[in-house]
Amino acid sequence: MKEKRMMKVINAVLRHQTGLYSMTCRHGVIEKIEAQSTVLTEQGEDVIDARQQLLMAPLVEPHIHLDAVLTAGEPEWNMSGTLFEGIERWGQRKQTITFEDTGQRARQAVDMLVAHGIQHVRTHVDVTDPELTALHAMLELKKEIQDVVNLQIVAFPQEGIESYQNGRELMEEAMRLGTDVVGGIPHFEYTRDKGVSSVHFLMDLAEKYDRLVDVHCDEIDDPASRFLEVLADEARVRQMGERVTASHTTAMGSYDNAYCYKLFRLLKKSKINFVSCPTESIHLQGRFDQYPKRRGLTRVPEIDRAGMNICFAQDSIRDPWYPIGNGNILRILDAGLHICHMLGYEDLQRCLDFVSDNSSKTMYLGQDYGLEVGRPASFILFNVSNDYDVLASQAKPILSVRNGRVIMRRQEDQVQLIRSN
Ligand code: 17E
Ligand code: FE2
Repeated sequence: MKEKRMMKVINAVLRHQTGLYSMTCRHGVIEKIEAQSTVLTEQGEDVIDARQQLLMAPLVEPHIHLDAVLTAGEPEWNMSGTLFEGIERWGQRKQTITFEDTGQRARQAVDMLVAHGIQHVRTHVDVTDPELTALHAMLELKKEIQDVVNLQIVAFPQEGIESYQNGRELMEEAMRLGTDVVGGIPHFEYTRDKGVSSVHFLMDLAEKYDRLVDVHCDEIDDPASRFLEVLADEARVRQMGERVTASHTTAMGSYDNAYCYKLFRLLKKSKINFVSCPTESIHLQGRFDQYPKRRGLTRVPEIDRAGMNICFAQDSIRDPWYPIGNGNILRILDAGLHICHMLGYEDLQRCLDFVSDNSSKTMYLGQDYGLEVGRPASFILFNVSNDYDVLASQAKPILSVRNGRVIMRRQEDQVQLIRSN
């Protein structure tokens, strides 16, 4: 289906603006955004009346494992709830994955994401597989779904680059096949030295193939896991920071303040991005604690207050690491703000940053994202008018338009209250 030649949204509230706006789109591109002096009453096939509610750029899912979705319990459940048992269970399931099975499950998950107003997705795909079966399936899916989702694929070495047979060769082959992003997992490598050399290797690979970087970094409660400083300094020296992301960094929740103080100097200089997966981390981390139990998240508010870029992500939908999930990134935002003590007034006013603008920066989307003239006519609509109300009412996007074409409509929930008389 082709985009509508012309499309106009009227009576829209925009984030960080007062008053009402209308937005005209032509051939899938935003042509004009104008302030309105009154409520407009235009009607027509090409007119969308936002009814004085929130119009914004699409939601973003910057970290998910689409190759593993919908495999929880296959063949066994993760009974300990640890990251490491998750990797072991996935190792079992991985032996039976096929091109078709991966594509079919990932497609189902993409539908869930699109149903929740997401249009940009970064997926990690396990490349510690001599056949690279999941990667082949994901590269195919990326083409198939491009009209509804912009999919970035990370070559993710789940069982290590240095600690898995031919790990380096498999990473390089993934680059040749066309992955967008180089991944890593230094805290899982057998030794500290191998963790460090894996980071050097993956940064070299990113430079050689001109790709982005997104490393599972220090996803552990071990306060001695310090690969973040290695990644950040590599990014600083190579001046690649804006193209580099450190995912999870949960060990930062266990670092002492003296070390963190020193570390933050480097992190700021490096300009790298951060992703926190709050539901996943609170589930997987803290598993070796009695009470008091760690929350097992990175220092989200501190990273944000220091002026660095951090966003929230789902990580999993019903896989060996996390048994639930439905594609709703706003559920993750809700949980994340709770867990991180971020329900104060100022955060409530701008909380959607963590699932939209900040995530787009992490994915390095540049001019492909945002409601501005000349950018793609890709947006969502809510039936509430601001960040606070989206969060407080657990709203969901009711319309999603991508490149000028409607790709999702949601009927508002119909609830009838029956009182005795
Ligand atoms: N693999 C990993 O190392 N960490 C995770 N959180 C998931 C997969 C979901
Ligand atoms: Fe992950």
